[in-house]
Amino acid sequence: MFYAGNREMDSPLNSEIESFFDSAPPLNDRAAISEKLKEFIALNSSESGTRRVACVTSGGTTVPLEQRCVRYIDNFSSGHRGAASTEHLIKMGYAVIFLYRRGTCEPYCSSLPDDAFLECFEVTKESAVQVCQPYSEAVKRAIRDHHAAVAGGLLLKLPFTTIFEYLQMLQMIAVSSRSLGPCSMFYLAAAVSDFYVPWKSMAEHKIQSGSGPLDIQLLQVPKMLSVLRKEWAPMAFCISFKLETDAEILLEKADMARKKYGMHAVVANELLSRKEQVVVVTNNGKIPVYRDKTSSDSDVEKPLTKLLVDRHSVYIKDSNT
Ligand code: 9Z3
Repeated sequence: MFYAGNREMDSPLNSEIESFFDSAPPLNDRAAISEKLKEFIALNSSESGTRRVACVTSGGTTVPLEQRCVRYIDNFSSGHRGAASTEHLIKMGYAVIFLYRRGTCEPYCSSLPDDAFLECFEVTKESAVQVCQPYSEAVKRAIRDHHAAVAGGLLLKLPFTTIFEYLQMLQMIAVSSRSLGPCSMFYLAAAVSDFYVPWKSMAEHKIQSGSGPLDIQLLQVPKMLSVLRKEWAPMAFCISFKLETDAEILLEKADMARKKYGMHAVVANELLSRKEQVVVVTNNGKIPVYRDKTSSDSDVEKPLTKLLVDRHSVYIKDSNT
């Protein structure tokens, strides 16, 4: 189902978006997600003052090539940026809706090994399960911090896999958080597919090999950033990310995206240096942000989220005057 804030404003852009949503397979657990969102937003809004709520998107979206999907196109993202940023935002007083690709990094897990379950636990002679000593502190900290955030109503995790799921869920989050007005932030770090196969023209069964090259036409995914800004959540503070592999075109492309989609800030990053530095592009300048190299466990997400939270504070103040 497509939600437009004002049907009279329907434009060719909206009809493309409408046809994307109409052709998408409906979310399996739409009702349950909607209920969780309603509860989370209500918990973080009160008459005495609304808490700031950020929607952090993280990980890459897939584009299935078959309805009963065996093959898909993927977008690169480990999910590190989204997970680390979520932890920093929660520390700075935000509640976070973490919309993330299943299987990518999750908040509070960065100090655990990749195969944490098998690496961190062992079976004793008495057949009990215990944490292996070297991981004891890291496991305790991860469980404690994660449980505190979830039980305290500060973290809601919603997983996606495909571009269809991602965009439907982003729309649901945006529309549900409209009541938060300027206290709502969108921090769009997920790597989103630019091209897709519409569900109705997709092969149902596994595409057979043996008959020569595969010829598939991919349509352009309509850009949802303007509609997010203008219709789904018009009062929210919106930050998108621009990823390039060619540093020469990065800043120009980021500034173009900022203007075109009306973003309050675009974070420009280059694939190889993304963990060391980013540039925040706003309407009054380009601000480089660096990881603190003097500390081995520092990340660029800490100064980045701090800067964006400060900008969000100014935005909320200006919106209230
Ligand atoms: C980013 O640029 C993120 O910073 C990264 C983070 C994906 C590079 P990791 O997850 O990496 O820590 O490994 N995300 C946005 C990428 C994107 O798809 N941007 C679109 C574009 O560039 C705009 S919405 O056109």
